[in-house]
Amino acid sequence: MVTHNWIRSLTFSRPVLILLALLIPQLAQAQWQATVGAQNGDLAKQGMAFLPNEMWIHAGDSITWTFDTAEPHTVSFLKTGQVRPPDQVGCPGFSPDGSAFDGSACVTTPRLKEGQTFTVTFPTASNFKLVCLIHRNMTATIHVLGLAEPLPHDQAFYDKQAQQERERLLSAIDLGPHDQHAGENHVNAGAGVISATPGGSENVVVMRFDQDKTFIHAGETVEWSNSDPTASHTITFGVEPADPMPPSANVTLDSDGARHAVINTTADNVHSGFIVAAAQERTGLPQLPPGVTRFRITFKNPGTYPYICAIHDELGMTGTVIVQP
Ligand SMILES: [Cu+2]
Repeated sequence: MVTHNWIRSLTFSRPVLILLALLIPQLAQAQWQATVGAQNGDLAKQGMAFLPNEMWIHAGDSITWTFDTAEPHTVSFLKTGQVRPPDQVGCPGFSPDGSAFDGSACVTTPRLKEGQTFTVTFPTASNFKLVCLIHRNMTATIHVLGLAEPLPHDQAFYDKQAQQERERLLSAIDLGPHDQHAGENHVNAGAGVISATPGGSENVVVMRFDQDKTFIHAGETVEWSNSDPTASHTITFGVEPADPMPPSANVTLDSDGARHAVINTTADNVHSGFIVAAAQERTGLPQLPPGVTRFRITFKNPGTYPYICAIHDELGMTGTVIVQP
């Protein structure tokens, strides 16, 4: 934004400004900054958001997104009407840093993490939706205006906006309890909140089991439940499976739809599969059954049983069940 401010500081009339911009294109091509994702110090809370999630820029300008979290995200501009691809597939494929997007061809990064950056240039005036292909409630809008139109905000405004939105998002939820059904031997396995601005939606996810250690007696059952509207978690004892989505073969269904397993010894391998709410309803799509949001394990014998969320253990989402005689 240095260039725009510099131009404004000179007292040219508007036609002269436009002429300048046309004659010296580089002068008008501002380089904007934005951030992807937010997290707190111990990584427990992950904000899935573009910060800010609405920007007004000029045709020819570019935006550099800096990824800020241990949780990966993508910066993705799909064509209107394009079927949303899996993040591993991309457009298909992934775009080089500095790609231009005008709506005619998809631009996307692969999964990127903190410290990485990606720049997109916007050559033509239009309004574009920005999404993360991993997190479905993470969207933003980029308004690309013609050079003759003034821009409503400068970089300092967006920096402040991003900081305020980051703080609001990370304070929007606390670690459990969020499940009124929960009995005594219960662990909250994740919670989250979706919110929105006129620019798009965002959400914050608590990547924690709400107790590090759960104490029970042999023969008792522990229930885990996920209160998050979108994020998947797993409860995984023993060997982590290559594909975390399906449950291990020793998992059965209770009559209320919850998954259930029995663990006899600390050598047993039990994996819940994705414990997650059903996808959001959308008119025109087939009705889905309820999600599987509860997982139960009956522990037959005393011992110390460590477990992880196979998706988020690197963020610290781990726990232990201690079974006493
Ligand atoms: Cu998890």
